[in-house]
Amino acid sequence: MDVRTKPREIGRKSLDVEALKRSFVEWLVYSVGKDLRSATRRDWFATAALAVRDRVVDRWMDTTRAVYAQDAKRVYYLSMEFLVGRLLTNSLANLGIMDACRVAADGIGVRLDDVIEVEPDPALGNGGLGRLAACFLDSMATHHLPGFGYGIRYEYGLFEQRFEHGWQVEYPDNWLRFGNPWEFPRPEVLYPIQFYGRVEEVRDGSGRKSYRWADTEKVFAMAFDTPVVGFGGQTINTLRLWSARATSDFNFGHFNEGDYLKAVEQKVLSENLSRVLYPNDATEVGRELRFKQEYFFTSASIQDVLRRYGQYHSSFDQLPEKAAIQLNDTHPAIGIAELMRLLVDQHGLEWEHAWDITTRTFSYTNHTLLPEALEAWPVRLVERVLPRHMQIIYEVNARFLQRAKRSTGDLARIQRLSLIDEHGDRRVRMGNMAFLGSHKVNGVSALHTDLMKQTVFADLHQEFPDRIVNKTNGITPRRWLHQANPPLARLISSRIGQSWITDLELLADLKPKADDETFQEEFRRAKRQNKKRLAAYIARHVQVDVNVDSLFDVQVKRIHEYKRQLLNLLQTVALYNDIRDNPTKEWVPVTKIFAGKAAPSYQMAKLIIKLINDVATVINQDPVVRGALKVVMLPNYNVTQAEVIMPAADLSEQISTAGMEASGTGNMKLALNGALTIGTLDGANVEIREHVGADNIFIFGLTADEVRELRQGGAFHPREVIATNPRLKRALDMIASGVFSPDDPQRFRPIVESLYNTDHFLVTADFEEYCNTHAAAVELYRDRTGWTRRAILNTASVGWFSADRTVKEYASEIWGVTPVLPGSAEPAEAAPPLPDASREGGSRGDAPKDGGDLEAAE
Ligand code: 26W
Repeated sequence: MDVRTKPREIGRKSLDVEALKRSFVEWLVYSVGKDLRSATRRDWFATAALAVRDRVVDRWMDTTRAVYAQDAKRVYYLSMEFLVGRLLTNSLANLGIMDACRVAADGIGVRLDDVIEVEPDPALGNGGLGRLAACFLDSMATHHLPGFGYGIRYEYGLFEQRFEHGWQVEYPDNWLRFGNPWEFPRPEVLYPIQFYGRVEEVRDGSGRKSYRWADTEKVFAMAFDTPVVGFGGQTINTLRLWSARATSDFNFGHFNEGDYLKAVEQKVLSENLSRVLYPNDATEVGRELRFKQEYFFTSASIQDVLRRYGQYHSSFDQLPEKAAIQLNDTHPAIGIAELMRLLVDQHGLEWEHAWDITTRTFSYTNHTLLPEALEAWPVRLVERVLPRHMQIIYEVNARFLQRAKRSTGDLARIQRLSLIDEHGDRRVRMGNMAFLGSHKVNGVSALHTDLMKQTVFADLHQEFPDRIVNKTNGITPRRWLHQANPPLARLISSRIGQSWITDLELLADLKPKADDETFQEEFRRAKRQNKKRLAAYIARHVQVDVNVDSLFDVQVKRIHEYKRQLLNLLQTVALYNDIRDNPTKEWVPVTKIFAGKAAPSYQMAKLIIKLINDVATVINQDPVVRGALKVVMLPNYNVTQAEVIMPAADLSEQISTAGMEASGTGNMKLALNGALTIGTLDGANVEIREHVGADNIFIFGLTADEVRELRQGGAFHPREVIATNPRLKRALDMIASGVFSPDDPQRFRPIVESLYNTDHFLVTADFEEYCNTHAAAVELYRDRTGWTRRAILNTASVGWFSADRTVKEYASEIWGVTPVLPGSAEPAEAAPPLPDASREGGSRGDAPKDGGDLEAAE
């Protein structure tokens, strides 16, 4: 008789209250090593996380086994950033055990809400791009798509922002200090990553030329896996983050002190690769370490993809049928050259064959058109750090340009198509690289996709007219409504049931209730409850007392000139003056709420933060406007803070210069939670208007076409615009003369001067229309019924902006993947190992046999 127990037969951990209680106590005592008396809130967090994690693991293994068993096509989402947010609430909500857990915790004298609050928010991203990656992971798991996230396990996430005398000051985000209960270290999943060295040409017996990358510096990438819990807990996918490890801890050959310390120093240096996230979200940094980070995680991920594929396949022919690799912006675009290198140099494939496999495997998402954000690495840097990749890039380019020259003699066009920018110091255009190496390239909103075709990729689009497609962004309704907004989630479910959580367009069933008085009343009550929560948060963090019945006017996002926090602030100052001029009028009370970080080297953005804080100080202390206007700037905007803000907003500020915000996703979160949008026709605002209807959104300002014409025409003179607008002029004069900075009247000169002289982002051009539109919105707020009706219609109309819809579009139109339901299929047969030419002498010998995928059990 077989006495071994198969994993599948071991009982799953129970989800009931008693079992949870037992689990808590066991974890606390035996793993955390504390008793009930001495346990701190952090101990309880670790305990709860580990107990919940147990409930995830069984299902995680089922998912992994099912995907292996069917040898299903997998999606690999390569992203420098994953802004996942806290995971305890997310796991509890998605597993459906929030209440059971609360009761179990109560039963042993612990308040679950206190425990939830001590979890650090993993800030492994800057903003939109990183949060989108996290929403996609949630949607893929929820809809049973075999999706893997690959990224970097930064030891330090995005800096913590504090205000000191109103200035942004950055502090390190040491998020791993107390350990991370969610991750599974996989010390056996280790890949060598090479840098520098030189390329040797070698010829085999038959005279065939090949290339050897020699004398390299090596570092290892070690995997850490975090389970991604889909809603309902059926499918659990994997987020695999790479951490740098020195290849040998100590060189035992050297025992004298100098060499010993040198060896340790070397170890620290090589492990710097995964030390810290670069805090720039729209300016290319051009630093060698950043480039090495990009290659580091991309190479490890691709090696891992090939290792997994190789277990079941004996040639690479089917790779594009088994793996889709999505490049989240150009940060992992070097992966195209890396896959070519592995296929050609290590596995001996012919160039054309390898290129065909590569382009059918990769696809690329563009997230920004800002010229300063487009990656272009100096050829000299690429040549030095990755010499073989530089050769491959040249070869790709030569073949492509040869083809292009057949259809055009236009030299300027050839130059624009080239992977190499020859102006000034020569650079590799990573956008062009990503485009050429992919079968599909997508924009993140309809407008952005059109602009891609007209601007950065105009020439490439002509060459490959079917390659660019649109995939408008979306957000996960689990985190951004079900989890963050319990009052509204409950109200919705009481009327239309719970299916909206995984099928958000069902919210449309609420539309008939927009005029229903009882529903309106309950909708308002939910909003008020959320506003109270935010008011308490504001009081706790910035000691400002805000009126819960005022209009909560919210602009939360990275601080950037193109996002135009300045436009909002100038209108705030103008409104302040209006109120002071006419203090007895019955003003609709307004609370302006800002939050967002500035890149540490972005001086103008930091000065804007200081200005917001200084304006807030003056306005909030002025007895004349008390009750009518308050200004709040919350420090350290992150996912956790957003979860408090989004549900409490009445008005959503989406006021970027048209043509500059690729999509925006905060706009979707706010509308879903019943805020009305005031915004320009930019990014996804355009589509939000189509969905909610022009009557339920406040649109103003220049269109993208008008912005282009105005800038090109040379007829825009901000000084003249300011001269003709007394409210604007007065606001600027006040800022310029030190009304908000009596201690340093000159402080805000750079801001005022840039508006007078260039105003690149057309703040002055849109000011008047913005003010009028804002006034109309505030006026509408007096009409409680009219406002609530529109708020309900917003929630009911934005179901299309679910990341579930987005991810399903990618799945069918780009990735070619279909859902895999954890069940019992027969395992696919393992293939003989891939022919491994191992031309690089032994580097593949380091690759793990067991990829830590939990599949080995079966
Ligand atoms: C190399 C420096 C750098 C780093 C990050 C340049 C650019 C980036 C990102 C592409 C910036 C980003 O997060 N873009 C945002 O992506 C969101 C998701 O698609 C969009 O909703 C936002 O509009 C876009 O700004």
